[in-house]
Amino acid sequence: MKRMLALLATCATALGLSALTTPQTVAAPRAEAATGCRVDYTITSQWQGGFQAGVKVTNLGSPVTGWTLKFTMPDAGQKVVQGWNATWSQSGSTVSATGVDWNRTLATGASADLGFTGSFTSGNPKPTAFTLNGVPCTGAVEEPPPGPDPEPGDGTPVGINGQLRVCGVNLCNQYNRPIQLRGMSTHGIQWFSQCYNNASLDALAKDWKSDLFRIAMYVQEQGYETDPAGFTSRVNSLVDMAEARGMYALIDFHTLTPGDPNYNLDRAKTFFASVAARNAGKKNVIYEIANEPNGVSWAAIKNYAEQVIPVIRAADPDAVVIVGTRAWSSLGVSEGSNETEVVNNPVNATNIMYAFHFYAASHKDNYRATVSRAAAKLPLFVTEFGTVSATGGGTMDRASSVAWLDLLDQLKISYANWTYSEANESSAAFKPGTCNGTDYSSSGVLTESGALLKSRISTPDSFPTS
Ligand code: IDC
Repeated sequence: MKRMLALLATCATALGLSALTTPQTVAAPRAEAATGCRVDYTITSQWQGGFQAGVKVTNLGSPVTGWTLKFTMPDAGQKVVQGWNATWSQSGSTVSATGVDWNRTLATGASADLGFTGSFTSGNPKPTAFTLNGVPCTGAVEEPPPGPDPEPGDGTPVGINGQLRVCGVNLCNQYNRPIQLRGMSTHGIQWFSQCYNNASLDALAKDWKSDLFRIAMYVQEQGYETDPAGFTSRVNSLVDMAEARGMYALIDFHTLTPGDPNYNLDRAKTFFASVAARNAGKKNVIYEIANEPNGVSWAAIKNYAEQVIPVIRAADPDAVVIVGTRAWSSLGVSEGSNETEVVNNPVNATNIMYAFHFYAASHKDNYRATVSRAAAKLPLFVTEFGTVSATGGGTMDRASSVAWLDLLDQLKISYANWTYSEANESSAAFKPGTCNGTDYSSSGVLTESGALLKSRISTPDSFPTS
Protein backbone atom coordinates (compact mmCIF):
# COMPACT_ATOMS: atom_id res chain seq x y z
CA MET A 1 0.00 0.00 0.00
CA LYS A 2 1.21 3.47 -0.79
CA ARG A 3 1.05 5.84 2.15
CA MET A 4 1.45 9.56 1.76
CA LEU A 5 2.80 11.43 4.70
CA ALA A 6 3.24 15.09 4.25
CA LEU A 7 5.31 17.05 6.59
CA LEU A 8 5.64 20.73 6.32
CA ALA A 9 8.83 21.92 7.80
CA THR A 10 9.72 25.49 7.72
CA CYS A 11 12.91 27.29 8.18
CA ALA A 12 14.39 30.69 8.48
CA THR A 13 17.86 30.32 7.24
CA ALA A 14 20.98 32.09 6.34
CA LEU A 15 20.02 31.86 2.71
CA GLY A 16 22.07 34.32 0.85
CA LEU A 17 25.27 32.70 1.95
CA SER A 18 27.33 30.29 -0.01
CA ALA A 19 27.75 27.24 2.12
CA LEU A 20 28.66 24.46 -0.26
CA THR A 21 31.55 23.03 1.67
CA THR A 22 31.31 24.05 5.29
CA PRO A 23 27.79 25.14 6.03
CA GLN A 24 28.34 24.96 9.76
CA THR A 25 30.97 27.66 9.68
CA VAL A 26 29.19 30.25 7.59
CA ALA A 27 29.32 33.81 8.82
CA ALA A 28 26.37 35.45 10.51
CA PRO A 29 23.72 36.64 8.06
CA ARG A 30 24.63 39.95 6.46
CA ALA A 31 22.23 42.73 7.24
CA GLU A 32 21.35 43.17 3.58
CA ALA A 33 19.84 39.69 3.05
CA ALA A 34 16.31 38.84 4.01
CA THR A 35 16.33 35.19 4.99
CA GLY A 36 13.68 32.53 5.04
CA CYS A 37 12.74 29.22 3.53
CA ARG A 38 10.21 26.45 3.61
CA VAL A 39 10.69 22.70 3.28
CA ASP A 40 7.88 20.42 2.10
CA TYR A 41 8.81 16.87 3.01
CA THR A 42 6.71 14.07 1.55
CA ILE A 43 6.97 10.30 1.98
CA THR A 44 6.02 9.16 -1.51
CA SER A 45 6.19 5.45 -0.80
CA GLN A 46 7.02 3.12 2.00
CA TRP A 47 7.75 -0.57 2.22
CA GLN A 48 9.09 -3.09 4.67
CA GLY A 49 12.38 -1.58 5.89
CA GLY A 50 12.45 1.28 3.41
CA PHE A 51 10.83 4.44 2.04
CA GLN A 52 11.16 7.12 -0.60
CA ALA A 53 10.93 10.83 0.23
CA GLY A 54 10.58 14.04 -1.77
CA VAL A 55 12.10 17.17 -0.29
CA LYS A 56 11.08 20.50 -1.78
CA VAL A 57 13.14 23.46 -0.60
CA THR A 58 11.71 26.91 -1.30
CA ASN A 59 13.75 30.06 -0.84
CA LEU A 60 11.60 32.77 0.77
CA GLY A 61 14.44 35.22 1.33
CA SER A 62 16.93 37.04 -0.84
CA PRO A 63 18.36 35.17 -3.84
CA VAL A 64 21.00 32.63 -2.88
CA THR A 65 23.81 30.93 -4.74
CA GLY A 66 25.09 27.88 -2.94
CA TRP A 67 23.16 26.12 -0.21
CA THR A 68 23.15 23.09 2.06
CA LEU A 69 20.04 21.63 3.56
CA LYS A 70 20.43 19.65 6.76
CA PHE A 71 18.01 17.63 8.77
CA THR A 72 17.96 15.03 11.51
CA MET A 73 16.66 11.51 11.06
CA PRO A 74 14.45 10.47 13.96
CA ASP A 75 16.90 7.75 14.88
CA ALA A 76 20.32 6.64 13.77
CA GLY A 77 18.86 3.49 12.29
CA GLN A 78 17.45 5.49 9.40
CA LYS A 79 19.83 5.93 6.49
CA VAL A 80 19.84 7.67 3.16
CA VAL A 81 20.48 4.92 0.63
CA GLN A 82 20.42 6.92 -2.57
CA GLY A 83 19.61 10.58 -3.21
CA TRP A 84 19.09 12.78 -6.26
CA ASN A 85 19.27 16.43 -7.31
CA ALA A 86 21.80 17.17 -4.55
CA THR A 87 25.01 15.79 -3.14
CA TRP A 88 23.90 13.71 -0.18
CA SER A 89 25.78 12.60 2.89
CA GLN A 90 24.95 11.39 6.36
CA SER A 91 26.81 11.48 9.65
CA GLY A 92 25.03 9.71 12.49
CA SER A 93 21.47 10.92 12.30
CA THR A 94 22.40 14.18 10.51
CA VAL A 95 21.75 14.30 6.77
CA SER A 96 23.21 16.96 4.46
CA ALA A 97 22.12 17.76 0.93
CA THR A 98 24.12 20.35 -1.01
CA GLY A 99 22.77 21.99 -4.14
CA VAL A 100 24.31 20.95 -7.45
CA ASP A 101 25.15 22.93 -10.59
CA TRP A 102 21.63 23.21 -11.90
CA ASN A 103 19.91 24.19 -8.64
CA ARG A 104 22.55 25.89 -6.52
CA THR A 105 21.12 29.31 -7.41
CA LEU A 106 17.67 29.92 -5.98
CA ALA A 107 15.88 33.18 -6.68
CA THR A 108 13.39 34.51 -4.18
CA GLY A 109 10.40 32.17 -4.27
CA ALA A 110 12.25 29.50 -6.30
CA SER A 111 12.32 25.85 -5.24
CA ALA A 112 14.60 22.87 -5.64
CA ASP A 113 13.07 19.37 -5.69
CA LEU A 114 15.27 16.74 -4.11
CA GLY A 115 14.59 13.23 -3.03
CA PHE A 116 16.07 10.07 -1.65
CA THR A 117 15.38 6.49 -0.83
CA GLY A 118 16.04 5.51 2.75
CA SER A 119 16.14 2.50 5.00
CA PHE A 120 14.90 2.23 8.54
CA THR A 121 14.97 -0.35 11.23
CA SER A 122 12.30 1.06 13.49
CA GLY A 123 10.27 4.14 14.29
CA ASN A 124 8.56 6.72 12.18
CA PRO A 125 10.63 7.94 9.23
CA LYS A 126 9.95 11.64 9.59
CA PRO A 127 13.04 13.84 9.96
CA THR A 128 13.14 16.99 12.03
CA ALA A 129 15.30 20.10 12.50
CA PHE A 130 15.51 21.27 8.91
CA THR A 131 18.08 23.97 8.44
CA LEU A 132 19.33 25.72 5.37
CA ASN A 133 22.80 27.15 5.47
CA GLY A 134 22.91 26.62 9.18
CA VAL A 135 19.81 28.41 10.40
CA PRO A 136 16.72 26.59 11.69
CA CYS A 137 13.66 26.65 9.44
CA THR A 138 10.51 28.49 10.57
CA GLY A 139 8.79 29.36 7.30
CA ALA A 140 8.83 33.03 8.13
CA VAL A 141 10.88 35.54 6.24
CA GLU A 142 13.26 37.32 8.50
CA GLU A 143 13.75 40.90 7.47
CA PRO A 144 17.22 42.26 8.02
CA PRO A 145 17.81 44.88 10.70
CA PRO A 146 18.22 48.39 9.33
CA GLY A 147 21.42 48.39 7.33
CA PRO A 148 23.93 51.21 7.24
CA ASP A 149 23.29 52.13 3.64
CA PRO A 150 19.67 52.31 2.51
CA GLU A 151 18.99 50.80 -0.87
CA PRO A 152 17.20 52.84 -3.51
CA GLY A 153 13.50 52.43 -3.16
CA ASP A 154 13.52 51.63 0.54
CA GLY A 155 11.19 54.56 1.07
CA THR A 156 13.59 56.68 3.11
CA PRO A 157 14.58 60.17 1.96
CA VAL A 158 18.09 59.00 1.01
CA GLY A 159 16.79 55.77 -0.49
CA ILE A 160 14.44 57.67 -2.76
CA ASN A 161 16.55 60.71 -3.63
CA GLY A 162 20.07 59.29 -3.60
CA GLN A 163 23.00 61.56 -4.31
CA LEU A 164 21.90 65.18 -4.40
CA ARG A 165 23.15 67.91 -6.69
CA VAL A 166 22.40 71.52 -7.37
CA CYS A 167 20.49 72.12 -10.59
CA GLY A 168 19.78 75.72 -11.45
CA VAL A 169 18.59 77.37 -8.24
CA ASN A 170 17.27 74.11 -6.83
CA LEU A 171 18.46 71.18 -4.83
CA CYS A 172 17.83 68.17 -7.06
CA ASN A 173 17.68 64.46 -6.44
CA GLN A 174 19.17 61.59 -8.43
CA TYR A 175 16.46 62.04 -11.08
CA ASN A 176 17.47 65.68 -11.52
CA ARG A 177 14.18 66.83 -10.08
CA PRO A 178 13.88 69.64 -7.50
CA ILE A 179 13.22 68.55 -3.95
CA GLN A 180 12.83 70.16 -0.54
CA LEU A 181 14.39 68.57 2.54
CA ARG A 182 12.77 69.34 5.89
CA GLY A 183 14.47 68.60 9.15
CA MET A 184 16.07 69.59 12.40
CA SER A 185 19.39 70.88 13.64
CA THR A 186 21.14 69.68 16.74
CA HIS A 187 22.09 72.22 19.35
CA GLY A 188 25.84 72.45 19.98
CA ILE A 189 26.99 68.84 20.14
CA GLN A 190 29.53 69.84 22.82
CA TRP A 191 26.64 70.61 25.16
CA PHE A 192 23.79 68.31 24.17
CA SER A 193 25.37 65.00 23.18
CA GLN A 194 22.94 63.27 25.55
CA CYS A 195 20.15 64.16 23.10
CA TYR A 196 21.63 62.32 20.10
CA ASN A 197 21.21 58.59 20.53
CA ASN A 198 19.40 55.71 18.82
CA ALA A 199 16.06 56.51 20.45
CA SER A 200 16.09 60.21 19.56
CA LEU A 201 17.30 59.55 16.02
CA ASP A 202 14.63 56.87 15.58
CA ALA A 203 12.00 59.38 16.68
CA LEU A 204 13.36 61.98 14.27
CA ALA A 205 13.33 59.56 11.34
CA LYS A 206 10.14 57.64 12.07
CA ASP A 207 7.83 59.96 14.03
CA TRP A 208 8.96 63.31 12.71
CA LYS A 209 9.63 61.75 9.29
CA SER A 210 12.55 64.10 9.04
CA ASP A 211 14.57 64.14 5.83
CA LEU A 212 17.51 65.94 7.31
CA PHE A 213 19.67 66.01 10.42
CA ARG A 214 21.99 69.00 10.81
CA ILE A 215 25.00 68.35 12.99
CA ALA A 216 26.00 71.66 14.59
CA MET A 217 29.67 71.34 15.46
CA TYR A 218 30.70 74.56 17.13
CA VAL A 219 34.31 75.46 16.51
CA GLN A 220 34.68 77.78 19.51
CA GLU A 221 32.78 77.72 22.82
CA GLN A 222 34.32 74.40 23.97
CA GLY A 223 33.85 72.95 20.51
CA TYR A 224 36.13 71.55 17.79
CA GLU A 225 39.17 73.69 18.66
CA THR A 226 39.40 71.98 22.06
CA ASP A 227 39.49 68.42 20.68
CA PRO A 228 39.65 68.15 16.87
CA ALA A 229 39.91 64.36 16.74
CA GLY A 230 37.12 63.84 19.24
CA PHE A 231 34.68 66.20 17.51
CA THR A 232 35.53 64.80 14.07
CA SER A 233 34.76 61.34 15.29
CA ARG A 234 31.53 62.41 16.97
CA VAL A 235 30.37 64.09 13.74
CA ASN A 236 31.18 60.95 11.75
CA SER A 237 29.21 58.77 14.08
CA LEU A 238 26.20 61.09 13.83
CA VAL A 239 26.51 60.94 10.02
CA ASP A 240 26.33 57.15 10.30
CA MET A 241 23.30 57.28 12.58
CA ALA A 242 21.49 59.51 10.09
CA GLU A 243 22.53 57.28 7.20
CA ALA A 244 21.26 54.15 8.94
CA ARG A 245 17.85 55.80 9.08
CA GLY A 246 17.87 57.14 5.52
CA MET A 247 18.26 60.78 6.54
CA TYR A 248 20.57 63.34 4.99
CA ALA A 249 23.28 64.65 7.31
CA LEU A 250 24.30 68.28 7.11
CA ILE A 251 27.77 68.73 8.57
CA ASP A 252 27.76 72.25 10.01
CA PHE A 253 31.10 73.89 10.80
CA HIS A 254 29.41 76.10 13.35
CA THR A 255 31.46 79.26 13.33
CA LEU A 256 29.77 82.12 15.17
CA THR A 257 32.22 84.15 17.27
CA PRO A 258 34.54 85.38 15.88
CA GLY A 259 32.46 86.17 12.85
CA ASP A 260 35.22 86.07 10.25
CA PRO A 261 35.41 82.47 9.02
CA ASN A 262 39.01 83.05 7.96
CA TYR A 263 39.89 82.96 11.66
CA ASN A 264 39.16 79.22 11.42
CA LEU A 265 40.48 78.63 7.90
CA ASP A 266 43.20 76.16 8.88
CA ARG A 267 40.86 74.30 11.19
CA ALA A 268 38.24 74.17 8.42
CA LYS A 269 40.73 72.73 5.95
CA THR A 270 41.84 70.07 8.41
CA PHE A 271 38.32 69.19 9.47
CA PHE A 272 36.80 69.06 5.99
CA ALA A 273 39.72 67.13 4.49
CA SER A 274 39.08 64.50 7.13
CA VAL A 275 35.27 64.26 7.08
CA ALA A 276 35.11 64.51 3.27
CA ALA A 277 37.59 61.66 2.84
CA ARG A 278 35.85 59.55 5.43
CA ASN A 279 32.33 60.13 4.06
CA ALA A 280 33.03 60.43 0.32
CA GLY A 281 31.29 57.15 -0.48
CA LYS A 282 28.07 58.13 1.25
CA LYS A 283 25.09 59.67 -0.49
CA ASN A 284 23.64 61.37 2.55
CA VAL A 285 26.26 64.01 3.34
CA ILE A 286 26.01 67.75 2.72
CA TYR A 287 28.73 70.13 3.88
CA GLU A 288 28.05 73.55 5.43
CA ILE A 289 31.39 75.29 5.65
CA ALA A 290 30.63 78.35 7.82
CA ASN A 291 27.52 78.74 9.93
CA GLU A 292 27.14 82.50 10.33
CA PRO A 293 29.81 84.90 9.12
CA ASN A 294 29.26 88.29 10.75
CA GLY A 295 31.09 91.59 10.87
CA VAL A 296 32.97 90.55 7.75
CA SER A 297 32.65 91.41 4.05
CA TRP A 298 31.23 89.12 1.42
CA ALA A 299 34.61 89.26 -0.32
CA ALA A 300 36.27 87.74 2.77
CA ILE A 301 33.63 85.01 3.01
CA LYS A 302 34.01 84.22 -0.69
CA ASN A 303 37.79 84.00 -0.24
CA TYR A 304 37.31 81.52 2.61
CA ALA A 305 34.85 79.45 0.55
CA GLU A 306 37.18 79.29 -2.43
CA GLN A 307 39.90 77.83 -0.23
CA VAL A 308 37.76 75.32 1.68
CA ILE A 309 35.64 74.01 -1.20
CA PRO A 310 38.61 72.61 -3.18
CA VAL A 311 39.70 70.69 -0.08
CA ILE A 312 36.27 69.04 0.07
CA ARG A 313 36.12 68.43 -3.67
CA ALA A 314 39.52 66.74 -3.67
CA ALA A 315 38.16 64.10 -1.33
CA ASP A 316 34.43 64.05 -2.11
CA PRO A 317 33.86 65.50 -5.60
CA ASP A 318 30.10 65.15 -5.88
CA ALA A 319 28.72 66.41 -2.56
CA VAL A 320 26.70 69.60 -2.26
CA VAL A 321 28.49 72.37 -0.33
CA ILE A 322 26.67 75.25 1.37
CA VAL A 323 28.32 78.63 1.89
CA GLY A 324 27.28 80.92 4.75
CA THR A 325 26.40 84.48 3.80
CA ARG A 326 27.14 87.87 5.29
CA ALA A 327 25.51 89.05 8.52
CA TRP A 328 24.64 85.77 10.25
CA SER A 329 23.73 84.16 6.93
CA SER A 330 21.08 86.77 6.15
CA LEU A 331 22.37 87.38 2.60
CA GLY A 332 23.74 90.59 4.07
CA VAL A 333 20.38 92.03 5.14
CA SER A 334 21.17 92.25 8.88
CA GLU A 335 24.16 94.48 8.10
CA GLY A 336 22.29 96.70 5.63
CA SER A 337 23.18 94.85 2.43
CA ASN A 338 21.25 92.37 0.31
CA GLU A 339 21.59 89.42 -2.06
CA THR A 340 23.02 91.43 -4.93
CA GLU A 341 26.52 91.24 -3.43
CA VAL A 342 26.38 87.48 -3.94
CA VAL A 343 24.53 87.54 -7.25
CA ASN A 344 27.15 89.93 -8.67
CA ASN A 345 30.10 88.12 -7.19
CA PRO A 346 29.27 84.45 -6.70
CA VAL A 347 31.64 81.88 -5.26
CA ASN A 348 33.74 80.39 -8.02
CA ALA A 349 32.63 76.76 -7.65
CA THR A 350 29.90 74.48 -8.93
CA ASN A 351 27.38 72.39 -7.02
CA ILE A 352 27.10 74.91 -4.20
CA MET A 353 24.25 76.63 -2.40
CA TYR A 354 24.05 79.69 -0.16
CA ALA A 355 22.80 79.65 3.43
CA PHE A 356 19.97 81.83 4.61
CA HIS A 357 19.04 81.94 8.31
CA PHE A 358 16.13 83.63 10.04
CA TYR A 359 14.48 83.79 13.45
CA ALA A 360 10.79 84.28 12.91
CA ALA A 361 10.14 86.69 15.79
CA SER A 362 13.02 88.95 14.69
CA HIS A 363 13.09 88.62 10.91
CA LYS A 364 9.89 89.26 9.03
CA ASP A 365 8.57 90.80 5.82
CA ASN A 366 11.72 92.50 4.52
CA TYR A 367 13.68 89.28 5.04
CA ARG A 368 10.95 87.24 3.37
CA ALA A 369 10.97 89.67 0.43
CA THR A 370 14.72 89.20 0.11
CA VAL A 371 14.37 85.42 0.05
CA SER A 372 11.58 85.59 -2.52
CA ARG A 373 13.74 87.71 -4.82
CA ALA A 374 17.00 85.89 -4.21
CA ALA A 375 15.46 82.45 -4.73
CA ALA A 376 15.08 83.20 -8.42
CA LYS A 377 18.81 83.79 -8.77
CA LEU A 378 20.64 81.83 -6.10
CA PRO A 379 20.36 78.26 -4.83
CA LEU A 380 19.29 78.82 -1.21
CA PHE A 381 19.26 76.44 1.74
CA VAL A 382 17.85 77.49 5.12
CA THR A 383 20.36 75.51 7.16
CA GLU A 384 19.11 77.10 10.39
CA PHE A 385 16.07 79.02 11.56
CA GLY A 386 14.11 79.55 14.73
CA THR A 387 10.45 80.13 15.48
CA VAL A 388 11.51 82.57 18.19
CA SER A 389 13.79 85.62 18.48
CA ALA A 390 17.40 85.69 17.29
CA THR A 391 18.56 85.08 20.85
CA GLY A 392 17.11 81.56 20.59
CA GLY A 393 14.61 82.52 23.31
CA GLY A 394 11.54 84.67 23.84
CA THR A 395 8.02 83.93 22.70
CA MET A 396 7.41 81.79 19.65
CA ASP A 397 6.00 83.87 16.80
CA ARG A 398 3.54 81.45 15.27
CA ALA A 399 2.22 83.73 12.53
CA SER A 400 5.66 84.67 11.28
CA SER A 401 6.90 81.07 11.56
CA VAL A 402 3.98 79.79 9.51
CA ALA A 403 4.46 82.55 6.91
CA TRP A 404 8.12 81.55 6.61
CA LEU A 405 7.41 77.82 6.39
CA ASP A 406 4.74 78.37 3.75
CA LEU A 407 7.17 80.47 1.73
CA LEU A 408 9.92 77.85 1.97
CA ASP A 409 7.50 75.11 0.94
CA GLN A 410 6.32 77.14 -2.01
CA LEU A 411 9.88 77.85 -3.16
CA LYS A 412 11.05 74.30 -2.39
CA ILE A 413 13.76 75.65 -0.12
CA SER A 414 15.15 73.06 2.26
CA TYR A 415 15.34 73.83 5.97
CA ALA A 416 16.61 72.72 9.36
CA ASN A 417 15.11 74.08 12.57
CA TRP A 418 17.15 75.19 15.60
CA THR A 419 17.01 72.94 17.72
CA TYR A 420 16.37 69.24 18.19
CA SER A 421 17.42 69.52 21.82
CA GLU A 422 16.24 69.94 25.39
CA ALA A 423 17.97 73.32 25.85
CA ASN A 424 16.24 75.53 28.36
CA GLU A 425 15.19 78.05 25.69
CA SER A 426 12.06 78.40 23.58
CA SER A 427 13.78 77.47 20.30
CA ALA A 428 14.37 73.92 21.58
CA ALA A 429 11.90 71.25 20.47
CA PHE A 430 11.99 69.24 23.70
CA LYS A 431 11.26 70.22 27.26
CA PRO A 432 14.26 70.30 29.60
CA GLY A 433 14.98 66.85 31.03
CA THR A 434 13.64 64.97 28.00
CA CYS A 435 17.05 63.58 27.10
CA ASN A 436 17.39 61.93 30.52
CA GLY A 437 14.68 59.52 29.40
CA THR A 438 13.89 57.41 26.37
CA ASP A 439 10.65 59.04 25.22
CA TYR A 440 11.19 61.37 22.27
CA SER A 441 7.87 60.58 20.63
CA SER A 442 4.98 61.55 22.83
CA SER A 443 3.46 65.01 22.56
CA GLY A 444 4.18 65.58 26.26
CA VAL A 445 7.90 65.99 25.67
CA LEU A 446 7.49 68.71 23.02
CA THR A 447 7.67 72.45 23.49
CA GLU A 448 5.37 74.76 21.57
CA SER A 449 8.05 75.17 18.91
CA GLY A 450 8.70 71.41 18.80
CA ALA A 451 5.00 70.69 18.29
CA LEU A 452 4.77 73.18 15.43
CA LEU A 453 7.87 71.85 13.69
CA LYS A 454 6.90 68.22 14.14
CA SER A 455 3.50 68.93 12.59
CA ARG A 456 5.16 70.64 9.61
CA ILE A 457 8.01 68.18 9.04
CA SER A 458 6.00 64.98 9.42
CA THR A 459 3.63 65.63 6.53
CA PRO A 460 4.30 63.39 3.50
CA ASP A 461 7.13 64.30 1.18
CA SER A 462 6.40 64.34 -2.52
CA PHE A 463 9.80 63.37 -3.87
CA PRO A 464 9.75 62.80 -7.65
CA THR A 465 10.97 59.32 -8.59
CA SER A 466 11.51 59.66 -12.31
C1 IDC B 1 22.49 79.99 20.45
C2 IDC B 1 21.94 78.94 21.40
C3 IDC B 1 22.27 79.34 22.81
C4 IDC B 1 23.76 79.59 22.91
C5 IDC B 1 24.21 80.58 21.87
C6 IDC B 1 25.72 80.80 21.86
O1 IDC B 1 20.56 78.79 21.19
O2 IDC B 1 21.87 78.33 23.70
O3 IDC B 1 24.06 80.05 24.20
O4 IDC B 1 23.86 80.14 20.61
O5 IDC B 1 26.37 79.68 21.43
C7 IDC B 1 22.25 81.63 15.70
C8 IDC B 1 23.39 80.71 15.85
C9 IDC B 1 23.16 79.75 17.00
C10 IDC B 1 22.42 80.42 18.14
C11 IDC B 1 21.04 80.82 17.65
C12 IDC B 1 20.16 81.43 18.73
O6 IDC B 1 23.71 80.00 14.67
O7 IDC B 1 24.41 79.25 17.41
O8 IDC B 1 22.29 79.48 19.16
N1 IDC B 1 21.21 81.73 16.53
O9 IDC B 1 20.75 82.59 19.26
N2 IDC B 1 22.09 82.51 14.75
C13 IDC B 1 20.99 83.22 14.98
C14 IDC B 1 20.40 82.73 16.12
